[in-house]
Amino acid sequence: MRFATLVLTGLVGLALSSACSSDKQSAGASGAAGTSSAAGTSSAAGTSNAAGTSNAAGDGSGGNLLGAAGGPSQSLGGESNGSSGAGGESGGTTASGGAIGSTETYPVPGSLPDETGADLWLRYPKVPIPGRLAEYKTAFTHIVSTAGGASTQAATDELRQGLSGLTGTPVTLAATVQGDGAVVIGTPTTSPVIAGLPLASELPALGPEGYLVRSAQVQGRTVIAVAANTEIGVLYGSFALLRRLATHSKVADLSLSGSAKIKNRLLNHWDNLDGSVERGYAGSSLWNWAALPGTLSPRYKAYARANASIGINGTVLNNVNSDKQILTAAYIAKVKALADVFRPYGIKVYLSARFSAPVELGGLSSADPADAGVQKWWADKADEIYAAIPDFGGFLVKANSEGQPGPQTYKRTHAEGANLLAKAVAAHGGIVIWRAFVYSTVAGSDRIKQAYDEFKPLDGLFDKNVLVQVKNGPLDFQPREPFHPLFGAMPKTPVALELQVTKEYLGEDTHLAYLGPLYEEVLKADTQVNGPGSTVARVVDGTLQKHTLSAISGVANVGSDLNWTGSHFNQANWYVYGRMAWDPDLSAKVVADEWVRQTFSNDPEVVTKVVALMMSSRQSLVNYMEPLGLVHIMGTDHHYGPAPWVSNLSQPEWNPVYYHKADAVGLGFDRTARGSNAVSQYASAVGASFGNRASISDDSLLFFHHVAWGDKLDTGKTLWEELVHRYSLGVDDVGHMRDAWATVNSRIDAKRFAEVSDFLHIQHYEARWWRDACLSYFATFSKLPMPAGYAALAHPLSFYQGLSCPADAKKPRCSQVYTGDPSPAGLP
Ligand code: GCV
Repeated sequence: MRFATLVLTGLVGLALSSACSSDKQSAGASGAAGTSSAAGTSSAAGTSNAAGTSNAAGDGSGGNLLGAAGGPSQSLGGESNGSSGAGGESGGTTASGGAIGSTETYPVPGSLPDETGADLWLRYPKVPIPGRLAEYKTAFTHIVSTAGGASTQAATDELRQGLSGLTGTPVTLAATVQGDGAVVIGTPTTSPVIAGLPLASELPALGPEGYLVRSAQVQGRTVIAVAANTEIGVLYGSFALLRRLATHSKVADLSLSGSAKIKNRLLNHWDNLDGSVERGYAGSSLWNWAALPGTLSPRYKAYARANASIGINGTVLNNVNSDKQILTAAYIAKVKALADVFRPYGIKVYLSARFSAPVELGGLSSADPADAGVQKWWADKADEIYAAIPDFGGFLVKANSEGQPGPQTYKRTHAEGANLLAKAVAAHGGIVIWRAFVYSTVAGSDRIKQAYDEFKPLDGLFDKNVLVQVKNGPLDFQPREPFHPLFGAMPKTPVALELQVTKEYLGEDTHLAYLGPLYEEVLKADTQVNGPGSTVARVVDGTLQKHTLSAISGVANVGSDLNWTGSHFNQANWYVYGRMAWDPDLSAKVVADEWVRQTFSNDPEVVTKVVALMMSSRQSLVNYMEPLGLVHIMGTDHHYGPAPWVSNLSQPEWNPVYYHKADAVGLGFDRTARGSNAVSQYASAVGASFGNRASISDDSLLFFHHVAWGDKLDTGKTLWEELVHRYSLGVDDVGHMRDAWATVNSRIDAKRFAEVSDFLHIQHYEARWWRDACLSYFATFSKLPMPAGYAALAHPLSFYQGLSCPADAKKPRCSQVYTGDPSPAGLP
C-alpha cells in the first residue's frame, strides 16, 4: 500500500489525476507428495484445503521446524530426466530416473575464498569430490558449436565458463567432434550434427523455447547433445545442463527435456528514472539512465545471464508509478540500448506507460480513449518504439490506482483504457498488461473487494492482446493472504499472476524468508471455478480457460548492491520466482535444494540444514509478524516493523485497525455473509469453505472471521492462547534458524557466513519486537494476561509506540530493540 508515499510525494489528486507446452514430468515431478520433511516443514504442496490456503507448517504448533533433515526423496525440478536411473545413486535428491547430488563424501574445506555473492547461483566452482570430478573431466572436454548467432554464442560462452570451472580444466571450442567428451549444441538449422540425430524428431513438440539434453553417438563417439528448435532453446538447454552438473549429478543419468508452461515470464522493476527503486532494498536501480545509451554497464549482461538461466524472458524496466519521460525519444534510445544487450538472452523489454502521457508529452487536451487524437498519439508512439526495438514486448499499466491517471478520469472503463494501448501495439505483435491493483480514493466497506468488483464485469471486453495482471492475494503482498478471487473469475480474459519478489512486507533485506512456499501456496490454490483441480497455476498458464496468451510477473528485488538483492538469501527468491515461472508445478523444496547446491555447497551437511531452514522461514515470519490470517499491521509507509495501533491516517483502509478490527469481543475481519461478504467473490465451494469456521484453516482464520478471544481454535487453544503461542513460536524458530546456520560455519566462505549470521541476529531481535509490540497492543483489547509458559513482554506498549525506527527505509533496522535475549519466547 502506498498511501504514505502518496501523501509524502503529493501525488494524490493529480488532475489526470499457451503457450501450453509442458515439461514432461517424471513421476512425482510436481512435488506434491514429496515436499514434507520429517520435521514437519512441509510446504503448501499437498496440504492445501479446498480453498488452498492451509499449510501444514502453518499450524504453528510444530515445535522446532528445523530439527530434522528434509527427506531425501524429491522430484526433479523443471525438467524431466528420462534416463532409467538404474544403478543411479541414492545420495542427494533422488528422482525418478536419476539423482541430484552424489553419495561421495564431501571434504570439509580447509579454507574457502571469500565471496561477495555477485556470481549468484552461476559460480561453477571446481567439483570437490574426486569421483564426480573425474567423470566430468572425461565427459566434457570440448564444445561443438558450428553456427548460429548471438544466442548460440551466449550458450557457448556459458558452457565454456561453466564446464571449465566445474572441471577445473579449460574446455575448448571445436567445429567438429574431436573424440569422446564433446558437448554438441544447436538447432536442426544451425547444426547438421543435431539435425542428423534421432532426437531431432522429438523437438517440434517442445515449442520455441524447449530443449533436449541427451547422450548421443556421433561418428562412433559419445557426446552430450543440447538441442532445441531455436537458439534461445539451446541457451535454456545449456543452462539446464549446467544446473544438473553444478548440483553434481551423474553424467550417465543425464537426459533432460523442458519447455515453458507460461509464455511471458517477466520481472517488473519498480525502478524510477532518478535511480531510486520503489520498495527496493538492494541499493539503487541497475539502470544508469544518465550514462545510457552510450555506456553499458557489464551488469546488464550479467543480469540477462542470470535471468536466462532461470527462464525469465521479459523485463519491465520502470516503475508502474510511471514517469512520462520514459516514452520520450531520448529514453527510447536508452531502452533500445538495454534491449540490444538483453536480446541474445531471450529477454524482451517492456515499459510501464503513464496513461496521461498524450497530455503531458503530446500536448493534447485529453487522454480520453475515445478521442481520435489520443488514439493516434499512442499508435505513433508505438510505431516509434518498434522502429527502435522491433521485439519490444509491450506496455504494463497501473491506472486509476493510488493516484495514477487512468480511463476512469474520462468515465471510460479499464477495458476501454487497455484496448486503447492494445490497438497501438497489436500490429507489432505487442501486448498490454493491465493491472487489477486498483485503489480508489473512496473507501468501500471492504477494500479487498474492489478489484473483483471493477474487473469481473469487464470480462470479455478486452482486446485479444490484453492480459489483466492480478496480485496473488486481494490485499497487497502480505506474508499470507488467500488467493485473489479474480483468478478463474474472468474466463474470457487471460489473467496474469503478479508476485512480489522484493520483500516489502516480509522483512525487506534483513529477514530471511524464502518465498518458494508462498508462491507454491498460491499456484496450487484451487479456485474450483471449473470444479476441483482449477488451480491458480492452470488459470495462469492458460490451460484451464483455453488461452494461448499467458504471463506471470515478479516485482524485482535486484539493485546495485554487489550481491544484487540486498542479502544472500534474497537471491533465492529471484531464483525460485524464475524457476516457478518456467514451471509453476515445481515444488519450493526442490528449487531450494538446487539453489543451495549452486549458491553455497553440494555438501549434504549444508544442503540439508539450509534447505530445512529456508523451507520453514516464511511460516516462521508469518508467525512472528501476522499469524492466524492477520494482515497489514505494519508501520506506515516503510512497512517494516509492527504498528497495529495506527488509526489516524485519513482514509480508513490505510490504517492497520481497519484490517484487524480488534475490540473487546475479539479479533479479525468478518468477511462472511454476516460481514462484508467478500467470500461471495470466490467460487461457491471455496467461498463456503472460507466462510465456515469449521472448514477455514486457522492460518487464514482472522482474514475472514471476527473471532472471540476465548473461542477455541483447531489446536484446542483459545484465540488469545494461540496468538501468543504463534508469536512466540515464530521468535524461537528464528533462534533455531541461527543455530542451524551456525552448524555450516566451516563449510561456507567466511564472508557470506558472517553476513548471513548478522542478518539472522537482526531478524531474531526484530521477531521479538514484533511479538512483544503486537501482543502488548492486542492485550489492551483481550484484557488477558500472558498464558503460563511464555516469556513476559519485554517492554510496555508505550515503548513500542514510541519507537521511531527504521531511520533508513531502504536498509531498515531497529537497533533500539536489540537488547536482552530474544529467545526463549515460549518457555521450555
Ligand atoms: C508501486 C503497494 C506498494 C506500492 C506499490 C503498489 C502497487 O501499495 O506499497 O509501493 O506501488 O503496491 O502495486 O502499485
